[in-house]
Amino acid sequence: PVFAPSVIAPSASLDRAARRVLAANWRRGATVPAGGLYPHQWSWDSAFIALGLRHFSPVRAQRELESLFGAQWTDGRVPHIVFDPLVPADAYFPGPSFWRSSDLTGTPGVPTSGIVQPPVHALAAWETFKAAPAVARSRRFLPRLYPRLVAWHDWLLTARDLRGRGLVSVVHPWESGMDNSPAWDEPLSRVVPLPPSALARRDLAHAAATERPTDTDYGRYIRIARDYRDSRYVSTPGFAVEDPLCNALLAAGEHALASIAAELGLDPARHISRAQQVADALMAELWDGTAGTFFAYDVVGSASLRSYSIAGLLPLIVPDLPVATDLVKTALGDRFRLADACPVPSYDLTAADHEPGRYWRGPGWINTSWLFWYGLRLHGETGLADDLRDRLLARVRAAGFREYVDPLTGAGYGTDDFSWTAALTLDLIR
Ligand code: 2M8
Repeated sequence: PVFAPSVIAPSASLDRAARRVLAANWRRGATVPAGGLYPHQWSWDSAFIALGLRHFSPVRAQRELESLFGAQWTDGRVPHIVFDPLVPADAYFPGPSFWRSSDLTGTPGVPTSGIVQPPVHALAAWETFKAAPAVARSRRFLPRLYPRLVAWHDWLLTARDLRGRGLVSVVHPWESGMDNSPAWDEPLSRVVPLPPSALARRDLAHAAATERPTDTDYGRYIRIARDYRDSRYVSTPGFAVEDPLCNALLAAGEHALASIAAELGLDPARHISRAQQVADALMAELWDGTAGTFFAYDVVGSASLRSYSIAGLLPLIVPDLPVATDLVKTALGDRFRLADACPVPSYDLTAADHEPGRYWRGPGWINTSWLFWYGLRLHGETGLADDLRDRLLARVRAAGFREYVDPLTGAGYGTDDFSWTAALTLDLIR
């Protein structure tokens, strides 16, 4: 296999190099995903970043989550981007003047977007607490964060349960975190893209066009976001899907909230039963036993989206999931090749439209691989988990802290010095 040139000297400590990335990307209370490509705070990035920071700076890990929830809207939603007012307005597209959060009531003083991202936060908060309970207690980390986490999950399970089946929908591809996943091709095909003249893309200044979504994708992203914004972030735009990853994170997050409630001397029962309800709905609505995976559901088109994405395997993070063995079997098969492909491919290796270097259409990512590793450990697959961890660390050492990696050759793509790659590397080293 052809590896990208190593950017971490063989003798250098991976641990020290990862900390250096996180130090460089820290901005007064939060970590940006990458200084050039993503110069603000992103929601699920901050959760993954806290999971790494907690090992060497528990206070910074706590502040990472606190700053994000400081930008929570009064309806409970946690915005997917919290904009840094000190960063030039045109550094990222679409910026604050597109989202116009400050035109609305119930929004924070700092400008934000109006869409959300997958709910990794409760899990991250509980893990952050466990890394340094004494420090967390002295800062009243959980008493302050817990009501906000509950409001966040409440909002998801009310405002976003569009079918009334107990599952949350995402209403923009950006909300799934896996923006141009092939799973969204079908529902997106109904959205008429805005012309390139309506776009002021900044991402292509920081990453190759072949490694990013296309202009047609962006034309659709901006149209959906604009329509949602024009409804004051209330009505459902033309895109709505139930994503297995978001719902699995919600179930796992409710288990974490149960642990947090118990730590605070509160009754955890409500969270346990909510976790069970979401897990049951996942099984009833999205599981396909013949395919051995979960498929997303297209709420607008009333159809299952039969695309094999890593999101379909990630309900492995749900405690007591009855089909964990089936998911591991699918991961070991030709589509994901868990035993030798690494990081775990974002999309089916056998599909004709698999693209090993294009964003969420094939490359492996450290965050989704970390979640799969977490799920393997949760379900007692320690041999597979340890092997995956070792190979992930070898990939990072060879490619550097890249945003995504060709799962077969190890070539790195996207931005360099990417925060969650560094943070989760630190967690895997432990
Ligand atoms: C990517 O998404 C943003 C939009 O939110 C972008 O392309 O500009 C995704 O990989 C997303 O999952 C991630 O949170 C974000 C920042 O790392 O970048």
